[in-house]
Amino acid sequence: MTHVAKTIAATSHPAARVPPESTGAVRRQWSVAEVLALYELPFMDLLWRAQSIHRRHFNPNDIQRSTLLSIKTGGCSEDCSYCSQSARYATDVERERLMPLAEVVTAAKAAKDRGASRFCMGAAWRSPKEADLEKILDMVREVKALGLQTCVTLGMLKEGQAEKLRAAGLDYYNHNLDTDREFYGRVIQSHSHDDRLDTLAQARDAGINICSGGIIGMGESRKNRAAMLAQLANLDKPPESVPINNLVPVPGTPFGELPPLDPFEFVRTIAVARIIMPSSYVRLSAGREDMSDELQALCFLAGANSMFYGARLLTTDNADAERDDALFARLGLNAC
Ligand code: SAM
Ligand code: DTB
Ligand code: SF4
Repeated sequence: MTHVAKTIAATSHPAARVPPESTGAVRRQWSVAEVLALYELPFMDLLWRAQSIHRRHFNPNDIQRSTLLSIKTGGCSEDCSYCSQSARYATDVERERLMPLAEVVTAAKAAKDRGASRFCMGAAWRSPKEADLEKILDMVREVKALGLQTCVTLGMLKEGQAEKLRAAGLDYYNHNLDTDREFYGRVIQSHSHDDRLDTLAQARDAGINICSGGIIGMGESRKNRAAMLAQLANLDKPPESVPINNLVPVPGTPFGELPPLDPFEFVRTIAVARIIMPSSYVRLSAGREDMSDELQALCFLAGANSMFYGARLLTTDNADAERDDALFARLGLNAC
C-alpha cells in the first residue's frame, strides 16, 4: 500500500473507502436508505467518492454547456409553487405568445457562436397543443440544422407527440420529477407525479434522451432529496442528463420567501447524484447566479459536468457568459 492509500484507509469514513458502484458494470437499484447514507457521509469522503467515480466515466475537466430560450413565456395553467410562469401567481413575468421561428433561429445561432453545444427551448404549457407542436417541430429542425443538439421542455406529452419530436431531430426532452412522491403534493397539485413519469416514458420510448432532475431548497427534507435521486437512478434507464436546480425564490409565488438552502447541501446533492448515476451528465442548473466561483468549483469537483450557459435561464438571470468564460479559464475547464 502506498503512503497515500494508507492515509486514506486510516482516516476516511468506512463507507468512503471502497466505491463499489465504480468497479462493476452491473446496474443496481438504490434504496432510499442507501442514498441517505451517502448524503450522511463526512463531506470530504463524499466528495472523494463522487470525484473517483466521476473520473472513471468522464474527463473531469469537460463541462457540457446548453443555452436556454423561453419560446413561450408565462400564462401557464399549472400551479407549480416555485414557478414565475404560473398564471395563478402575481409575478413580474408578462404573458407572451409563442416566439416566431426566425427569432428562435437567431437566438440559437448566437448561442452556438458563443460556445453552447445544445439549445434548449422552454414553453410554459401544461402540455403542447397539436397546432403549437407543429411550430415546435419546425424549430427543432432548424436548430438541429445549425449543428446544435436540440432540447425542448414543453410540459406533459400526449400519445404520438414524442415520436413527432424525435422524427424532427429532437435529441433531449427535459421534464423534471422536481421532488419525490411524498413532498410533491406540497409543490404541485394540478398534475401528478405519475403524470411526470408517464411523460418521461413517452419520450424514452420514442428514443429521445431524457433530461430529468429536480429542485432543492423548497423546504423538503434530506430524505425527500434522497428519494427523488433514488427514483431517477432506478428508472429503467437513468436520465442521460440530471439537472439539479437550486430554488430561485420568485416574489409572488408561494415559495418566493423561502430561506436559502445550506450551499453544502447543494454540493452533497450533486455528489450523491454523481455516485448513483455515474454515466449521466449532472447539470448544475438554476441558482448558479448567486453562487460564488468557489462554490461552483466545488460542484464540479462533486461531479457536476454540465450547465446552462448564457445570461438568462427562462425568466430569471443566470451567471453571465463572460463570468463563466473567466471561470473556465481559471479552472482549466473545457467547454463541450
Ligand atoms: N412547463 C414545462 C415543465 O413544467 O416541464 C417546462 C418549463 S419548467 C420552467 C422547467 C423546470 O424548471 C421545472 O420543472 C423546474 O424544475 C425548473 N424551475 C422552474 N422555476 C424554477 C425556480 N424558480 N427555481 C428553480 N428551478 C425552477
Ligand atoms: C431545468 O431543470 N432548469 C431549467 C431547464 N430545466 C428548463 C430552467 C430553470 C428555470 C429557472 C427559473 C426561470 O428562469 O424561470
Ligand atoms: Fe407551468 Fe412548467 Fe411553470 Fe409548472 S413549471 S407552472 S408546468 S411552466
